[in-house]
Amino acid sequence: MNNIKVGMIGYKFMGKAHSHAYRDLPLFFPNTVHPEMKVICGRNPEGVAEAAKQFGWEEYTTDWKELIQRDDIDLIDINAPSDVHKEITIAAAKAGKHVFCEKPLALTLEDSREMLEVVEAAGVKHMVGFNYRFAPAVMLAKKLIDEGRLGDIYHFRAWFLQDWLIDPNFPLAWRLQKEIAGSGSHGDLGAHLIDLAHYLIGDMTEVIGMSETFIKQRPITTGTSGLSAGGSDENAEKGEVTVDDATLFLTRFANGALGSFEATRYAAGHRCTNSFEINGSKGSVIFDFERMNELQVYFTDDRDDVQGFRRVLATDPAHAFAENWWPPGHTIGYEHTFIHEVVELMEAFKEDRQPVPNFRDGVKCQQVLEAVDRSIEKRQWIKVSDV
Ligand code: SOE
Repeated sequence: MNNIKVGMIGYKFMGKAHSHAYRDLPLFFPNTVHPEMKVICGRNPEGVAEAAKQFGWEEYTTDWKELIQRDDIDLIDINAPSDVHKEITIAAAKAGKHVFCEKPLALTLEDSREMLEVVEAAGVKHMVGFNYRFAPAVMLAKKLIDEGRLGDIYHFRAWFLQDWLIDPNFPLAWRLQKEIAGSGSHGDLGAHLIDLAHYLIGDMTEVIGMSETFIKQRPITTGTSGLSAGGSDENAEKGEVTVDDATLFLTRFANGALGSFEATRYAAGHRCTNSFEINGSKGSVIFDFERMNELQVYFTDDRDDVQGFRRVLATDPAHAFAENWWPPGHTIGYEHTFIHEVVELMEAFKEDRQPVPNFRDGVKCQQVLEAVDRSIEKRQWIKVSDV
């Protein structure tokens, strides 16, 4: 099959992660379809020109509408902030382009459903950027569950802890503005946990949540990037933070398991602690992204004298994607989750099927996000199927 010609919108944090994935993929995965880095798009002409040169794109543009109409583009990759996902997706799908969109898919459940409808009606491929599914240690957890090696699942507990908002003078970046980001830690970090829960455990039936915005006013900034929004200036004029700083919720899964979730940007000392623990009738697993090559595994039927958690390093050829990388024990990192994600997308082109996770998974995640929001508003349990 021919290469897939990519047009990418957005060139900051995720734009760089995706560019790197497109660039490295052919070197390590020679036997799949390969992406061609045709055009990168951004609002700031100097910024996008620089990114094109640095990341290795053939061309750049500041006009996404013109980009999606080009005949020499197969796939539109959306890395821009969440408030533009819907408009670009719909226009791109209607122009016959396949769409790869960062998470969260949309600002609202309703918007995400509309996006799904349009991509399905257009018959294009669609993928959503839940990259943490692609850590080989997470895929090992999935395999152990699917093979029944953890038995019946009782508990899924997950926490995504960051601390980049601890400084009260950290500016009012776009990630702190509801009209651009949709929500705060809930849609940014909680969305990853919800997707992991769907992937590993299955559907949720009901939820109840709580959330807080600890620092309600922050200095207004002209910077655009969410995580480095232009430095902190305590004398700058302040504006209102309109998203949650932390959101916690409880859930019941359709298979009977109980779940708990915590997403916060105020956990001092935690930079990117994306973790889960799963307890089943025959064993447990623990994952922590900051040690992403490892899965802690416990089996109840181990001999009495060696009972305990073992540390499995998911770098041997027995593990997902591992054969394409380095010899056993030579670990991989954050950027590799994006490369694996793009491998799945390229394999979907090769096999002419939808990639996973796709917009259906994006909508499912959005449904839980919204059910939690409703439960917080009403201060009661909400059935996920009711939203
Ligand atoms: C920032 O909070 C962020 O970069 C998220 O936007 C990502 O999705 C997550 O992977 C890490 O944290």
